Amino acid sequence: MPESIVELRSDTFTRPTPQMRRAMAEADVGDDVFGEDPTTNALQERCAELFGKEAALFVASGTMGNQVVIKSLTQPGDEVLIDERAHIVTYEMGAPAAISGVMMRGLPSRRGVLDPDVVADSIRPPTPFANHTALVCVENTHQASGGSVWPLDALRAVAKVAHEKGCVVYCDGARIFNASVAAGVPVRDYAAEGDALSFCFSKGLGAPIGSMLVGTEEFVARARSVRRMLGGGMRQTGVLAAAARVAVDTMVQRLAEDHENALRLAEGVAEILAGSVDPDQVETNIVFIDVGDREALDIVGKMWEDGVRMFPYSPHLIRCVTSYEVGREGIERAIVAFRDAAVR
Ligand code: TLP
Repeated sequence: MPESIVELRSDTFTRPTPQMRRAMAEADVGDDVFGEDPTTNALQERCAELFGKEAALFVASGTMGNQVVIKSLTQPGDEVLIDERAHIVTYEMGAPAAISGVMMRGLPSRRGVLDPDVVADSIRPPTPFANHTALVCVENTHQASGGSVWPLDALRAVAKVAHEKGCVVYCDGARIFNASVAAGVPVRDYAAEGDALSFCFSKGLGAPIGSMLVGTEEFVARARSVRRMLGGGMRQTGVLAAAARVAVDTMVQRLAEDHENALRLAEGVAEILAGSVDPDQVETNIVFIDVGDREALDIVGKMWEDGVRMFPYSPHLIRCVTSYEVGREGIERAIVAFRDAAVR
């Protein structure tokens, strides 16, 4: 990415740091389908420990992680409760239906946070005449709500009713470290509430590829088979795990900077277009700008010419995601470009 580009479309655009590239070049590797890649094994052990779980499994992407988990924790015909705007519901190509044969039942939420009473009332026990609810999924941070963080007590309440009613609980924690840094909650505290959790190395943490699943030994053994079934058994994954290791060891605490930059961006945009964004709702690194009757595509197109890239999320909504690729100077440039493009 040329220095002059301000890339705010996603934190997935982050490129590996020089330290990651060095670690990749020097990684000790083996065949991971045989469980013999030492760098991957060490990363899995480190992540299991960090999240307070028995075991971990490296997978190719967040989407693959979600789908491996759903297939590992359900039977065809089962029902899965989930917030209706979750990534799994919107952006995974109908995979739960196609791969696992499950019914996804979307529930309303308050900024991604499910209501435990609604969850309790929605769970159907196994009977011979109605769908059986087997799994409850949560997403932390919640992408579609602008990176909102699940309060720990809300997560506890939902997990408690789900477990009491015989369901397993899974957290799509693609950006769980953003939640952890913003709320000051250790990731193991979030993980403790669920049976399985996944997170991405390839978003704000900057690694080029990869996600991790964490859970019990039994769950990870099943997930390993499902990963292979889906063609996700990879060989010398140590080159990827080496970068992921640098990500998890060195890139977590600095996420706070991305959160400050997101807040500054929100404040700047709110001054230009009143009501388009509420800075009080910016909790982590995602900012949604509601451009009202203006066209998101037009505004984004104009900014593109100034080297500022934002994502036209829907006809009147623009999404920005901050990352280490965009410093404070880039944020100030983005605010100016937004003013030039949006104010007629
Ligand atoms: N999200 C992407 C887009 O697909 C929207 C982004 O730029 O934010 N869970 C959550 C909560 C996610 O936000 C994403 C990616 C995933 C899972 C999937 O991760 P990948 O892209 O690695 O398959």
